[in-house]
This record gives sequence, C-alpha cells and structure tokens, in this order.
Amino acid sequence: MGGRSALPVASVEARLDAFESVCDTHPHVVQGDLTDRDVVYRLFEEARPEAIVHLGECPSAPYSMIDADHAIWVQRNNIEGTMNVLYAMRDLAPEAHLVKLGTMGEYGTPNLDIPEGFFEVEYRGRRDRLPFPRQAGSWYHWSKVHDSNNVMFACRIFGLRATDVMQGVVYGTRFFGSSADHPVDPALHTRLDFDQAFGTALNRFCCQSVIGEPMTLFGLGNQRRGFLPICDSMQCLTLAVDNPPEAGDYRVFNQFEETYTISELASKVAAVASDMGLDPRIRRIENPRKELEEHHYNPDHDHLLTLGYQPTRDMDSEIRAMLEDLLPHHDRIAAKRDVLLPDIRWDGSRRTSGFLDAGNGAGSGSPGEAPNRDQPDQVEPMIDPVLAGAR
Ligand code: USQ
Repeated sequence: MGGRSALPVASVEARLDAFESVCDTHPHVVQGDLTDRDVVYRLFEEARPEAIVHLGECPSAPYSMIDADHAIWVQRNNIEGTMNVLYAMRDLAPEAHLVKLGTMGEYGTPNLDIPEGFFEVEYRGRRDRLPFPRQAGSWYHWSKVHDSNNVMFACRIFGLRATDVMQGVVYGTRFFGSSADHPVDPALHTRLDFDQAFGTALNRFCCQSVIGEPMTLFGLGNQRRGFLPICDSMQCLTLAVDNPPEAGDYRVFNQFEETYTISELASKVAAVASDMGLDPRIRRIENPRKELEEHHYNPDHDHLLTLGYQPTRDMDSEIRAMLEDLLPHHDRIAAKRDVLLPDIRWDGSRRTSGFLDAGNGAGSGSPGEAPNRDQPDQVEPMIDPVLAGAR
C-alpha cells in the first residue's frame, strides 16, 4: 500500500534472540506459504504439533475491497490456507488443537446482542442451538466467515478440536507489556502499519498524532467496535491453548476487552497526546466504507473471562506507551504521511475522501476540501507485489 511499519522491524535472527532472552526458549522458524499443501504437510510431519495457532491470513478489509483481483486473492489465500491446515491436521495431527483467528467483524452489526458463536433459536414451535448469523462487511471479513464454517464442519466430520477466536480490533506496540513487566527491547516491538489498508484505527490515530496530522474519523465516527491491546491478545491465545476443547468440539470465543466508538478512541488519544505536549487534532472525513455509523453493539465475551483472562492494562496507559514508542520514529512516519488518507471505496472506485468538517487547527483544510492527494483521474494503476507474484 506504499506504507511501511512505523516501528522498524528487526531481522528474524535479532527477534529470535530477543525472544529467547525474555522467554528462555528459542522458537524454530520455517518460512513457507500456507496455500502450498506440500509445505504445510512437511511442517506438520516435522513438528507433530499439539496445538496450532493459525494467524496466517491476509487481515485487511480495505485491501480486499480494491477490485476483483484483490477480493479473490484474499478469499483464496485465507480459505485455501485454512483448508490445508485442516487436512494436515486430519492426516498428521488429529489430536491437536486448532486455535484459529477469526474476527468480531464476522457478525457485522445486527440490531441484537451478539452471543459467542451460537444461540438458542425457536422457530415454528421448534428449538435448536445454531450458529449466530454472520453479516460480514467486507470480502476479507467474509473470508473469515467461510473459514469458520469450514473449521466447524471439519470438527464435525474429522473429529478435530478447534477454538475459533472472534477477535476485535487489536492495538499497541508491545507484546510483552510495559517496562515494569519486562525490559522493552525494540527488537520485540510488533510491526505497526498506519496505511489505509493495514493500519487499524487506534494505531493510525497514534501515528497521526505523532506527526501532527489529524486523526481521521470516518463519517459520523459512532461506529462501535471491541478493542484489546496486543499483549492481552497473546494472553487470550495462551489461555485458549492451555484449555483445549474435547475432540470433535468447535467452540467460539469473542476476544476483546471493551467496546468504544471511534470518536471515543480519538478523544482518548487526543487527551493522552495533549498531556505529552503534542498537538492532536480530530477531523471527520467521508467514510470510504459502506457500514452503519450508528448501531447497537453489545457482544458477549464471557468464555475467556471464565478461563481466567484478566485485562492487564487500561487503554490510556497503553496509548501513552504507544506514543512513547512511536515518537522516536516521527521522521519515518512523516516520510509516508501520504498513505494516511483513504481512497479505497467500498463501491469499487478509487477516490480520496474529503473532509466533512471545518477542522480545528492550522493546516487542517476547509469543509469538503479534498486532501492534497491525487485526484481520481490521476491515480496510477496500482502495482501490487502480492498479486504480481500470485499471477
Ligand atoms: N476507521 C476510522 N478511521 C480510520 C480507520 C478506521 O474511522 O482511520 C473506522 C472504520 O470505518 C471502522 C472502524 O474504524 O468502522 C474499524 O476499522 P479498522 O480499520 O480499525 O478495523 P477493521 O477494518 O474492522 O479491521 C481490523 C483488522 C482486522 C480485524 C478487525 C476486527 O484489520 O484484521 O479482523 O479489525 S473487527 O473490527 O472487530 O472486525
């Protein structure tokens, strides 16, 4: 997407060494493509896994909405990779536990409370426990729905055991928590994207505040989502691995800490950033997505709490830690500021969103003003390395 990680990503070797110094174990790394069945089978033959934590998918909704090539690539990549894992499990590790990363976005935003995967329903006098309807909002989110159906079916027919994790929006720079828990080794920082496709809302807001660009609220900004810091995401995955279901069981965890509207998030970032001497601004821009901007949102998230999940930090302190980690990389982020404004639209066109408000500070533009980006007819066709390689 023309962006880069806001935090430099250390070499694999440096990250393994840093990991070993904190966790006393040296992970074995194999690089390969999950859509290549031979690679997956070889890996399973070597590792004979007891548990598989499957995070190996394209995670971006906007990326999947660019055009037919991207939509189809994302669905093939995600669904084929998961199918290869399921067949490798059947043939080589039938007792193993699959912890599969899904997304809260599979449910969409129905005008109902959202249970953890299943609900009791009564229809024409009969009752059953059925999967809660999925109403995903992008081709990417639908790829996760199709995965969920495939994993559920594989548990039924192959007797596999799986936990499907409906994760909310993850944020943060530190896997291992604050410096009070572990010394913060920069080699252990996660990758942190801020472009329109791979940057998630809160991560983008922090990067925008660090370089003095306005935080971009899409539309009304009242879209509500579940959020959790990346270190707690690790804690939840660990809890799932340590507490496997019975053979043949497919269970669903809704994995997030608290829900916030996008405006609430921006206000939180603004408060912490101001306190740190930055000059944060918040602006509303045309929403490039088709999504409800005001809606009911009350998902259950009891399963992980029952297993002992304890949120380890409040969002304000995590935002502060993120800003502290990002500030030294101001120039690295600023050099790519042109990837911040979205132009991938859910109707398939490419047009940079204009501002919807008057702005509240110097350089924030005037109402409806198109940002200083290429206009639609001047946009160069995108050369996408993933697709170029895949064709
Ligand atoms: N949004 C803004 N301004 C921005 C970016 C996003 O207002 O600059 C809004 C979006 O319109 C949306 C919400 O913030 O309403 C969340 O967008 P996002 O880009 O942070 O997250 P999303 O596209 O939903 O996807 C992310 C991850 C994905 C994961 C999902 C969990 O990229 O891998 O599955 O979060 S969830 O949102 O619960 O479906």
